Amino acid sequence: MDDTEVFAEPPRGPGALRELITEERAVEAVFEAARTRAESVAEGIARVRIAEGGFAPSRSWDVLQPLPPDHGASVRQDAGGTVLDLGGMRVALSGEGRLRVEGRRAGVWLEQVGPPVWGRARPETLGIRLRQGDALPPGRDGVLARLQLALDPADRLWGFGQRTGGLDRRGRRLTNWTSDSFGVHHHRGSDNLYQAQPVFLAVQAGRAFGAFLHVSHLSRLDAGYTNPDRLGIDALGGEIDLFLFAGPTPAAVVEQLTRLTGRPLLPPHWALGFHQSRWGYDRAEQVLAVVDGFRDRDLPLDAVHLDIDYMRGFRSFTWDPVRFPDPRGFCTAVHERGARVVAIIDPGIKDDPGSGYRAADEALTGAHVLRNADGSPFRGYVWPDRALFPDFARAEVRAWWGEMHRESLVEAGVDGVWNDMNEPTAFDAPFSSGQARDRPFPLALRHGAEDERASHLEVRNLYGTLEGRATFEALARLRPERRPWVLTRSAGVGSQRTCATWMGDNDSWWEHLAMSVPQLLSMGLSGSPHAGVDIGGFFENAGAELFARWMELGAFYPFMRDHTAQGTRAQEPWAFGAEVETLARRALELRYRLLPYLVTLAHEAAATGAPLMRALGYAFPDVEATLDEEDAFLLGPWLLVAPATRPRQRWRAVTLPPGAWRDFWSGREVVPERRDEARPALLPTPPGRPPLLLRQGALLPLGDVRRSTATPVSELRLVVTPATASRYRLVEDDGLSPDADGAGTAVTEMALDRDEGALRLELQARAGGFLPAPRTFTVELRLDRPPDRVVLDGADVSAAWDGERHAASVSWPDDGAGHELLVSD
Ligand code: MIG
Repeated sequence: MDDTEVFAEPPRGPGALRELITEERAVEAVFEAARTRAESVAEGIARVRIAEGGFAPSRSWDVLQPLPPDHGASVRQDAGGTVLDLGGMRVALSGEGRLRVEGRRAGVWLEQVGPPVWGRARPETLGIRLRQGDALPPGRDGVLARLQLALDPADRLWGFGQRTGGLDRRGRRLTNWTSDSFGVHHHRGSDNLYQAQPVFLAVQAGRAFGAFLHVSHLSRLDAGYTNPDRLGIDALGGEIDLFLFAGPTPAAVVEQLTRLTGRPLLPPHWALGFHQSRWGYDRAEQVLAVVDGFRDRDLPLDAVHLDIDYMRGFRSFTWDPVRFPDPRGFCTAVHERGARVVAIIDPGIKDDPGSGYRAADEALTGAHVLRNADGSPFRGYVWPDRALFPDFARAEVRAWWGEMHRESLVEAGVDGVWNDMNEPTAFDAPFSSGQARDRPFPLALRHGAEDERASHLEVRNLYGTLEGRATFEALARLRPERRPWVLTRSAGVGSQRTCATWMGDNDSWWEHLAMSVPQLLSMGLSGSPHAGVDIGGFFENAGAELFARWMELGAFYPFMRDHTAQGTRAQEPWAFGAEVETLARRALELRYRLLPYLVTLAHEAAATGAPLMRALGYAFPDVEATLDEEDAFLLGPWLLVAPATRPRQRWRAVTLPPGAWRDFWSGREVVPERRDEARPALLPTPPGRPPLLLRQGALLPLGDVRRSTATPVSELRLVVTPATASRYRLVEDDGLSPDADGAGTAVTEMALDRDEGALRLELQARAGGFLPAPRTFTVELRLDRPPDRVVLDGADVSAAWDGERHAASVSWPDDGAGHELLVSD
């Protein structure tokens, strides 16, 4: 889009360069009317700010501070200008003060094209829906900063947070502006949905770097849309503020990004189990009957969700006295059935003061709400009709909001909180009038306190993040012995510290099942791995086959929930007849067997940011052929999942990364020739047996099938595939206690190697404070033929051979001690 369209006035440039200032770990170009500053922030992380005039004092809503400085970073002059050298990345300002970012070996990553420009923006050109007649506020908030950078044509552009479409976003223009798209069917190119994470990775075989546009105002990234080889950055608020991540691999970028913006939360184990939900479960007995439906059929279930139907007239923090007369009794009944309760909360507070609705009274008397320019409380229409909106940008409002959870939810026994409509969403007329059309929030609202005045445009994209933080902190405070769990629809960068998330309002379409893979991969690459989409689809009616396939794929989602809209057909696992119930059972059983692995992966995510679902190119970043595989993925290091995404699909193709891959079900190696390179494989996709491959050297911990995570694992089974060398670290905990210092965690280090032709598995003694319940430990070796000899701790043992699965198993009572297993295969 050219300048004449987006600017309401002729844009201004920076003027002539006046001087180049160098500091110990920073360089700054001072122009007549602007500044460009590059500094080293921490190891592998640089920050570049470009602003008209001086830099505004910037508050950061989404960055953790301070980080340990990078003592290796230095500044020097070379032929190309003044160079800030971070080792793996060089950020240079040329003699004209232009930005250039380079890799360790000369390759140019990003290079400024032309000067940055500034001017008042025309909001209708920025890709957002506006209220009729709404205008940008005066001052900096209405100023758009624009910068163009040259991109390497070989780069794939990954990340960009919650998006529809494929993994590589090159060729798209991506708006960062949280908005409800209710009733708008998502398609591959749908722009600005519920979340705004302006982060991306530029990836080609052998190298990756990343960037985070640290602008919580409305921004747009033109990722080769206007010009295939340019990245355009548009940022309201007048400043381009970029964090750059040196990589050199996608995993390193995600580590750097989450070191800066926060590591993902550690969910309680029940949150990794299966969640059943629907909009329309509107009586306590009905919800209990659904839970009983799982128990009667012996189907695993860990959580049931209460949608807005449980409230009294859609008032957050209330229960309908007729349909849910005894909240505490209801929660107890769910708990007795071995499941948990998650309750929805909408931020729109019914504007109903003086009627005994405490949230409304306190919101107004405490001045906790967003205000119009004239100082009056802002009111918009949502589910409870006319509503007020908390100003989550203020710490005292967050504390008040948190306190609202005490009696109504925490003391009633609710286990987790689901935040919806927090883009935030407000309509222009009451729903009950039938005239309501989605209307975005006004652009200029006031936030309360004088001493902490944030512009609404600055924090709007973080409304859900800030609400999530309020909820998480409240749950941590009100129930300190438990790990909080919050699910949010809207989010910005930083939300991963406190919330899991899902992409709401998808359709019961095969396309949406297929699209969920690149979508969740993108979330993980953007630092927010605990994500899912509604299994079965939200709008419209899932067919039996679609539902079964979606359960099959959902078994690998970090967050697995069956959810659907009011008025759609029944969508519980048994609602489609016996055949689908059997398939759903298989999916659920596989999910529950995977839980020890998922728990370990969640710990890894909390430590390094590593996503649970990983693009093949994330795991094999040097192998060109894996980089464009976007509908298959790895779950952690050991499992490759290639879902069926079409009706009546019998086969599917996948690019196998180098190495030996074994079919999880049969134990047979697939495409054994050409193990040293990536190669295509055609895999059968029979219902109930999704293509699932074990990587060579897998040390995959599985549990047994349980009705819920409330029951301890009784057999820990380590599935092993041969390799010359492999290592793994199993992490376990009690699943409920906060893991503040890792005291309640147990770690088992394991190593696999070859010793004079025999496979040698070494299990170290379990270390750490967590003591699992008594259980069996089984090693299951997936081999071509029965092993000649198996020696456990120096003594010959006989391994049970299952020819159908090519599995040799050895078991012993788990004593937590170190063990050595030698296998002549
Ligand atoms: O305007 O609470 O995405 O999961 O069931 C719709 C009702 C509001 C949107 C959420 C969806 C939820 C629904 N909500």
